[in-house]
Amino acid sequence: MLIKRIHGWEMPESRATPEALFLNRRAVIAAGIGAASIAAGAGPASAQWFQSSAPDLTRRPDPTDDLYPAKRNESFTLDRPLTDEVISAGYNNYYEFGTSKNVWKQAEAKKTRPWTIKVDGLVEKPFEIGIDDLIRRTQLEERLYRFRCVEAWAMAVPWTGFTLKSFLDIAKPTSGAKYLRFETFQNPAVAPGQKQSWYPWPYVEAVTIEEATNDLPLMVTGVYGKPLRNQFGAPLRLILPWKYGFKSIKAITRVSFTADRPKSFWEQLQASEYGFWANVNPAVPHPRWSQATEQVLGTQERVPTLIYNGYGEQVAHLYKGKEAERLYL
Ligand SMILES: Nc1nc2c(c(=O)[nH]1)N[C@H]1C(S)=C(S)[C@@H](COP(=O)(O)O)O[C@H]1N2
Ligand SMILES: [Mo]
Repeated sequence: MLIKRIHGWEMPESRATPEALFLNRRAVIAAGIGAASIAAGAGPASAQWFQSSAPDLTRRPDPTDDLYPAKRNESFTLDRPLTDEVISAGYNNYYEFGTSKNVWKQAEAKKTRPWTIKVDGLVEKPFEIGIDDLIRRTQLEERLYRFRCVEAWAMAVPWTGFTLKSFLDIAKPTSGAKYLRFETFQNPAVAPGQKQSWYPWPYVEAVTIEEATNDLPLMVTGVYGKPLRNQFGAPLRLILPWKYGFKSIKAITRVSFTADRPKSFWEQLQASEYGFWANVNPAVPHPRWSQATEQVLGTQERVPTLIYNGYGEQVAHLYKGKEAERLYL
């Protein structure tokens, strides 16, 4: 997901490709990004990358420490080993803190307390709730999920959180609510990426109410048996394991219930490449690269990608009758 007009001859299809954008030259010049740095930032985790940016995994006290580790829900199993924390905590997409994968250090600047989530739109009664009140009103569980970025890399992560389904009981949407619109914090003083005005900040994502009612979407508050680290989107992010990673919005400050389909951050930037549904499908390539296989982070392995990232049994029915829509990207 880089911001340059990348021509086919500058970036071979064979390399893991960033969620690159076709923006105008003015933005590229403003960003001071040259072709060389784009190419350097585009590859999957390499041994050399890892040496130079291994994240600091020291922990600071968190007001929810007593809730971890949460009980694992054993119904979610993996077909591959968990990704090492040192790998996944050092290879992130978090554009608020920069366009490289190495943003863990910058993300530490973000304070995650106090943190309030605003719930508004088509609900019985709009309200605001502090993150700790919210977490303590819900049931935390751990789930092992595969996670697949549209850039064709993948990891396997032990997330902790509460189901989005259970959040609906707290939010109390009215019958007119058809979509949930999620919004990330906005504060360019700590998130320098938000000074880049050609992006449509704040980061926004959305799902349908039917998707939200499914059992899979997790409102994530922790990872690897501990409260969430900043680079993963603390203190609250969404995880939608059957969709490309960009749908899994980080650092949520607002959830709005709407009648009309909201436009996501990436859709606003490049709708032809990043659509609303963004369900994983190996048979539907991104306009500029294949989605048939994925690079397993932390290994040299490239494995076949599965339809709905392997979660078809749980979610395929959500898309029956919608075949005319662009369900995959
Ligand atoms: N607010 C916000 N949420 C975001 C992003 C972002 O840049 N900002 N990146 C998305 C993308 S492209 C991916 S692949 C995942 C990465 O999650 P991870 O860093 O925890 O692996 O977060 C998604 N959520
Ligand atoms: Mo992504």
